[in-house]
Amino acid sequence: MRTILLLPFLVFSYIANAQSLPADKQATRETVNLYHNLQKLRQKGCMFGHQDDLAYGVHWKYVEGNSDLFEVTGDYPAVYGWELGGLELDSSKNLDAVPFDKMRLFIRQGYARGGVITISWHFTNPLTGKSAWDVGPGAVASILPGAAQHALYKSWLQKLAAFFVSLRGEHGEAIPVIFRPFHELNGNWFWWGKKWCTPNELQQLYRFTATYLRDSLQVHQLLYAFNTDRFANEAEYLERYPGDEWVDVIGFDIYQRNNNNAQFLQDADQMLTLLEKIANERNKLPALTEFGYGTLPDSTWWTSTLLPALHRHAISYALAWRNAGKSPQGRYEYYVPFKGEASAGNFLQFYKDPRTLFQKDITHEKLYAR
Ligand code: BMA
Repeated sequence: MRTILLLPFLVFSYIANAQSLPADKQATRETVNLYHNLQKLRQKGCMFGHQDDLAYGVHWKYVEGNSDLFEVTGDYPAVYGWELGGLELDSSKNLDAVPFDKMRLFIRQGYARGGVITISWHFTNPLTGKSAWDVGPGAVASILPGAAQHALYKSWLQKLAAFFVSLRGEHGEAIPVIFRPFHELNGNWFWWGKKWCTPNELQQLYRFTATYLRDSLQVHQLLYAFNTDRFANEAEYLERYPGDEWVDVIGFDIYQRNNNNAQFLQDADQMLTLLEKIANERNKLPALTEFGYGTLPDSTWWTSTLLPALHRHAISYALAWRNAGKSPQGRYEYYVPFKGEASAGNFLQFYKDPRTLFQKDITHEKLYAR
């Protein structure tokens, strides 16, 4: 009798649980916990992320414990972005000169503090051997199963897998990573971009990549992010989407490129509305996978423009791009304030807003625990 009464409940909870597993049904415990906790956390606020935060800032490189954000707020970001471009060539440094050995340690530090790790991959064009920006037709098709460069692509994924698997926490557990391959795929500036392959080819590539990492290489610490650049509507966003069973996080990248804050706010708001709708319908985590207003020409941008956009939505995280500093050509590139930078005071207000989440906010959330 009791069994009979319990049965529908058990079946129901089994289904509910199965539905809420990430794309990798064999994901490690920490990865599944992260996935569930992030679903809840987005109702509380939006985690602030920063690319390469611990490696360098506008005026420093590789100073232990340093971070431009830390110098401004006394706190680290909640999300740490890293980049693997170059790993496929056995380079000891990525395309932005970050040594992979150091990156591994930074990833461990961020994770040990309870932070979230996300990784992008600006990888080599497999047809030409040149950079990710070396565009042209045929590169995606060339690495699909059965095609000429497929074996090469598999060898690259093996190197990625070895790096992922080498990321271990204090107890030897695999560090969960939000992996964001083929980013900005509706743009034409990367070889996997819209103009250079069909939707079907991109989808095949995405599915093969996840399947190979997961089933052949036994990497079970990844949440998969699907990510476009700016987009006009739902149909454009989903044109190259590989399918719900392959994706955990959905996002887009957006940069402000002129001084029209109102326009940026309107654009961001519109896209975030669409993203949230798509995410809610499909039970995915919505994220602003990259954003920035290069060199921050408006000292009040954080509270006048970005914060209002974030306040209107329940977005998991927003990742600011890297504080590269001064290039050899003398051009500056940075997206978060550093000590003494004009928007630092305003950023502090943004930091104090209850709906922006930084390291201290999420350490006690214990995102990797049940
Ligand atoms: C771009 C710039 C480049 C960098 C690339 C990959 O947006 O920051 O300098 O090489 O990202 O990180």
